[in-house]
Amino acid sequence: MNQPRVSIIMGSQSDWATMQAATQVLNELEIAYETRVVSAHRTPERLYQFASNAHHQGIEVIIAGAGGSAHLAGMAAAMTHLPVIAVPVASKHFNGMDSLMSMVQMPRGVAVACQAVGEAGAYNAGLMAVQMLALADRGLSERLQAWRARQTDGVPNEVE
Ligand code: RP5
Repeated sequence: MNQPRVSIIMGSQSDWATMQAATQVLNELEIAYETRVVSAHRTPERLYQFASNAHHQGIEVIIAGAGGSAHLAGMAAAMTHLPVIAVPVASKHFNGMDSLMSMVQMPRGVAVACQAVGEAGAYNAGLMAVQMLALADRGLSERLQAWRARQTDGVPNEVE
């Protein structure tokens, strides 16, 4: 297994049903990643160990998915200078509005790149991670541009 460049963390195993969409573009463009369950409130020491060491472990981008009071991404971003992409997971009681608000509304000074609620947000988080990595990786940039062109070509002109 290659050294992971992206770490996908989530607050609970139950988030995986949504967060596995984050792996799709990473798989297609052959970017090594790792997946971890890290909860800000249930495993705070694990979060501290992970976020403060991720850079030293060779991780370049963190994707953080959580639901409810979704402080995971903000807490991770507080402990690392690596870019953190947040995915609000749809919650039981407020359909993810709570997750979205707690992720998107970061106070000034610590940035989190918040995506859409749910599976599309998780998918785009993987895509956004690739776009970040491609800034300093010419081969990946070319693969990404080819991927984008294939997506465009795949949109039919007419309704079938
Ligand atoms: C959050 O609470 C998790 O990110 C998950 O979205 C939500 C529910 O967790 P479980 O009760 O399913 O473990 O911490």
